[in-house]
Amino acid sequence: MSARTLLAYVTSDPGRPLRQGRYRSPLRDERLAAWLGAALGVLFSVCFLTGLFSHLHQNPVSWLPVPARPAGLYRVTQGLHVASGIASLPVLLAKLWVVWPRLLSRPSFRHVSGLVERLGIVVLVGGGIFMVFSGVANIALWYPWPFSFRAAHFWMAWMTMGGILAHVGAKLTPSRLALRRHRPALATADAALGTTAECDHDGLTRRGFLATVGAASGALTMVTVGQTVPALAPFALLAPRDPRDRPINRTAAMAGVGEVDAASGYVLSVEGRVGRPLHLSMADLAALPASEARLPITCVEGWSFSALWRGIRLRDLLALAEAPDAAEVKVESLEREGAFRTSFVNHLQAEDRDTLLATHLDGEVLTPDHGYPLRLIGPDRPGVNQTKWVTRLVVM
Ligand SMILES: Nc1nc2c(c(=O)[nH]1)N[C@H]1C(S)=C(S)[C@@H](COP(=O)(O)O)O[C@H]1N2
Ligand SMILES: [Mo]
Repeated sequence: MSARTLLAYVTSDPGRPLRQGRYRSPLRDERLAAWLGAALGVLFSVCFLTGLFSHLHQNPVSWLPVPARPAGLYRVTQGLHVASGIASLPVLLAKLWVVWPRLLSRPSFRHVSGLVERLGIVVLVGGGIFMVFSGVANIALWYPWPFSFRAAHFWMAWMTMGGILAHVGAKLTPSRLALRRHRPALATADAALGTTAECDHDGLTRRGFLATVGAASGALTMVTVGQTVPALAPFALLAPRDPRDRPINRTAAMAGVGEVDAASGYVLSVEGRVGRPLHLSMADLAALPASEARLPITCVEGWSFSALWRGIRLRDLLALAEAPDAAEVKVESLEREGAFRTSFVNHLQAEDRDTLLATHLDGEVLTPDHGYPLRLIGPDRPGVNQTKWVTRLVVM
C-alpha cells in the first residue's frame, strides 16, 4: 500500500478512526490554534536565539569574538534555551492535537500557494517535533540516532524557523481575525475543521484548555529548571543531574586520563607564537601566584553550578611566555580523543582577569574527575569549553 493510499484510507474511509470529524471537539478551532501558535512562536524564538548564541560559543568566528562579560551570561542564555525547549513540549502537543484533523485532511493542490503552505507545515511540524525530541534526548545523554546531534539540531533549527516564518506569514491575518472575534463564526474555519464550535458545551472551555496546557508547561519547567536556578534545586525532580552534587559528564577514567602526579612526568607547556616557550612541572606551577574567581560552570545540557575557583591566571602565563598582544589560545587536554579534548580562548577571554587554569574548587584541590591537576575555567563560557586535564597551551 503506498503512502498516498494509506493517507487516503485513514482520512476518508468512514469506518476508519482517523476520519475527519470523527473526534468532534469544539476546542479544535482557529482561535485556540492561534493562541497556542503565538505561545509556541515566543518559546521557539527564545530557544532559537539562545541556541545561536551557544553555537557561536562552540563554533567561534574571528569577526565576532564572544566577550568574557557578563560572566554569567551563558548561564542565563543556556538556562533559557533548555527551559523554553522543555516548556514548549506540552504546547506543541496541544497545538498538534488542535490542528491534526486539518493536517490529515486531503490536501487541495489547486493553488500553488496551498501546496507551498502544506510543504511548509511538513517542515514546521517535523522540525518542531525533532527539535524538542532531540534536545530532550541530549539532556538525557541518549543518542538513538546515527548522526551528529549538534549538526542536526543546528541545521534543523534553521529549517524549523524558516517553516515558522512562512507559517506566520500565511496565518497572521486569519489568526488576528480569529483572536479579535469573541465567538467564532460556526460556518467558517470551524466548519472546515469538521468541528462544531458552540461555546456552551459541557467539556473544557477554551480558557480551561489553555490554562491546562499552561499549567503542564509550568509544571515541567518547575521540575527541571532547578538544575540551573539554585533556589529551585529541591524541586528539580525530573532533571537528570543535580547541580548540588557538582555533576561530571566525563570522568578521568572515561577520558583515559590515568593517575597524574609529580612522578608521572606531568608538565604544562606554553608554545606557539611565544617569545619564550614554557615547560612547567607541578612544582613550577605551585610556585606561581594564584588568584581566585567565583564562576559558574554551565553545561550545554542546562545544568550549572557556581563555585569558587583558585588557579593561575591565563594572562599571567601568556605574559610569562612573552605572547603577543591580543593572543588567542588553543587549550589541549591530556585526554587523547574525545570531542572536548581541546577548546579555544579568544583574545577578550584570554585577557580577562578571571580566566584561570584552576587547581582548586571551593578551597580543595581538584579531584581527578574535575580535571586534576589543571582545568580551564573562564567567565561566560559553555561547559564544553572548560577543558579538564590541561597539558598544553598553543598561542595563535
Ligand atoms: N578534556 C575534557 N574536558 C571537559 C570535558 C571533556 O569531555 N573532556 N567535558 C566538558 C563538559 S561537557 C562540561 S559540562 C564540563 C563539566 O565540568 P565538571 O566535570 O568539572 O563538572 O567539563 C568540560 N571539560
Ligand atoms: Mo557539558
